[in-house]
Amino acid sequence: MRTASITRATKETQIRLSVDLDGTGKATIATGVGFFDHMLDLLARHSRIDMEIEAKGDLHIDFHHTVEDVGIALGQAVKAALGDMRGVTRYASLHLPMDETLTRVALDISGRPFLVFRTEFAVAKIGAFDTELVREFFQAFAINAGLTLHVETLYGANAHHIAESCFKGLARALRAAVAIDPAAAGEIPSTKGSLGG
Ligand SMILES: [Mn+2]
Repeated sequence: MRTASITRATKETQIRLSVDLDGTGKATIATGVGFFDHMLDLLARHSRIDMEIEAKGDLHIDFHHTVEDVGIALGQAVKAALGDMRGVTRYASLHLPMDETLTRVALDISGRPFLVFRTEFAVAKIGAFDTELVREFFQAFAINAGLTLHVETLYGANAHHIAESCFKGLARALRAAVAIDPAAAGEIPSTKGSLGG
């Protein structure tokens, strides 16, 4: 079973979260941040990774700690669920269009965490949500999941579309990369014999 649960509590946030990599995209998300819930719901739906995420954060300050800490915990859960990564497809990339926006996502489940994030927003906010937190989430998720993750928005205008294209692009790339490759089931896809840096 490729599942994991994470409980994370600090003075800033309390998070309970679980994932099933072989799910259907079922999501129960409650972070207290409406736009972020929308993005996480998309992430679950389009990755087909079942996600239960409950976060209680210090939203009276701002959304930063909650977004970053959910990224950390979700990354840890995905990494734990992957285990020794036996049989995974490992690499995936795609272009994700959303109306006028096009974002390219490439990832390697490498155990060598690295983020390249070339996405810019012309506005500081989407509703109450700071657009700079999109990058914060991707950074926390990539580092803690052990992903080499490249995200680049080639063009786009609407900030909601740009954010959504990043999350959907990550979702579809994850779906392909975590899938078991039937031709290589049981094998660890590395000439080193292990993944993990
Ligand atoms: Mn939307």
